[in-house]
Amino acid sequence: MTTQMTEDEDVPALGPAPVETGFPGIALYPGYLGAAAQGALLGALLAGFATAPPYRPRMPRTGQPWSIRQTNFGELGWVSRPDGYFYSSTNEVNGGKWPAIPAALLDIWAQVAHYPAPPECCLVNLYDTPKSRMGLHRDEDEAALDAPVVSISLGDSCVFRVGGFARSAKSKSFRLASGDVAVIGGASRLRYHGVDRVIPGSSRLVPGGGRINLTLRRVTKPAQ
Ligand SMILES: O=C(O)CCC(=O)C(=O)O
Ligand SMILES: [Mn+2]
Repeated sequence: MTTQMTEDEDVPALGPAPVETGFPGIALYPGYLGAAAQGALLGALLAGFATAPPYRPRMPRTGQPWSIRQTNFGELGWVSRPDGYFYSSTNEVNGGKWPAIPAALLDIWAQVAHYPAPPECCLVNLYDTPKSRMGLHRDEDEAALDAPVVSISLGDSCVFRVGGFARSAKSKSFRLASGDVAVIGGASRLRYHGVDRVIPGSSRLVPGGGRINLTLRRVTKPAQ
């Protein structure tokens, strides 16, 4: 459950939760979920995968396959297709609805998001090969940009990079481990971020290895 700066930045090691990141609006909670809670959450995810199996999305325009697999829980799922990025209530892979967001994730949102409405989307990212990564990007398809993004890590650790408001801005990297929670909101809601790499064998939680990231988002503005 350690959350430390990686080799390429001289930012101090992070202390007890929540920790200061140097980015206003970004809070890291190392080890937010203990081993039992991580195991229970994994069980809920695997049950959901039975109705919404993870699939390999394709990039807009190029149609290139992503290096990760994805699925969703919640009323709205975020999908990447050759014709763009979309929120959709229908799982186009099998025509069904996305499974409900597991209660344990709604609890985490209620504890750390400080937002008056629940998340509508839980995007599941499966980093299941040594080459799995996510390039620098911003989460910007949501109308409710006043709500933070809440990100939960399970399984192998990763190198998570946070940048500025332009792709070329200076960035810092953090190690996210199984059970860690990251909140990206406030003045940092639209910062670029991404996953440089996953560290194989750093956790035994996920059968067969790999990392699972759960990204909770409020998509629509709540009614006033
Ligand atoms: O896997 C992660 O930690 C980041 C995921 C992410 O940024 C996203 O799904 O938008
Ligand atoms: Mn993101």
